[in-house]
Amino acid sequence: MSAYKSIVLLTGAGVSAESGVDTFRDKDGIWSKVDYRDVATPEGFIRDAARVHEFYNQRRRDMAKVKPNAAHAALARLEREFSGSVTLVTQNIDDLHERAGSTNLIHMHGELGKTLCQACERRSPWSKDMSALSQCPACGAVGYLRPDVVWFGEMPYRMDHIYAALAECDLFVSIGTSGNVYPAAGFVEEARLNGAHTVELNLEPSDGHSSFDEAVLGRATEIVPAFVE
Ligand code: BJW
Repeated sequence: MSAYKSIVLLTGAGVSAESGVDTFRDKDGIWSKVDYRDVATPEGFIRDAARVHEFYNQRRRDMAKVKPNAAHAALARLEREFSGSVTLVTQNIDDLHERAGSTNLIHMHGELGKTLCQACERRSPWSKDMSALSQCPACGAVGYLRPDVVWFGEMPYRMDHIYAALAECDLFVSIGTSGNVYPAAGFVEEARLNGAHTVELNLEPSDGHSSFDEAVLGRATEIVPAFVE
């Protein structure tokens, strides 16, 4: 690691899998049980907000029961001990990275623990169940809250900041993501174009595996701590 000055880490559902959080596209993953068009698109929310609230309410309740694992801990340790800069970009909406101690963290697909008010456009912390009758903590409006998550067709968060970090990094590491969803799936090419060394840590080769200089296959709780050592 001492050969590098600036690291961008990209994480996906695989980093939280061993904490007990479901992935999306694995055999028993979330998209094998629910249709993403019903629960992860703006159109699905307009069609049936109660269905979407229930989906995220259940995941928010589940999140309260799980704990960070050795992979989250290793990434937090890397940020603490590395002498250069470490930017952690996660596609996950759980809070396991921050609970493990990561601080320079971008939740590009939003956070289960926040709500977004469609009346005042402000985000607020949110830990209980949400419904069509929930009140915005910021403006007081009733009936305008949605989970603060990025659905298909919506712009992921803090893209300017992410592309700036990709432009200056000399090491890019992708961890536990299938490389299925853009723009995150394109970050490896962006980092490569800028001359970064690119590494994939995943259970199996991702869709974009041929773009990586190096790959380590295995369970995140084993390969991430070993990589960070
Ligand atoms: C383990 C493990 C263990 C398991 N250890 N590993 C064509 C070209 C470009 C774009 C598009 C296109 N067609 C459509 C699009 C747009 C679309 C898209 O990409 N669709 C694809 C399906 C094709 N993207 C969008 O709409 C995005 N917005 C957008 O593009 O805006 C325009 C724009 C363009 C350019 C720049 C900027 C903006 C928004 C995407 C929003 C994604 N939202 C979701 C749901 C919301 C959040 C939530 O409910 O949680 O986000 S979808 C879902 O997928 C979720 C995840 O964050 C995301 C990624 O999934 P992830 O993390 O990779 O999980 P899995 O399950 O797929 O993979 C897990 C991996 O872990 C596997 O490889 C396992 O092997 C591994 N694993 N156990 C280590 N123990």
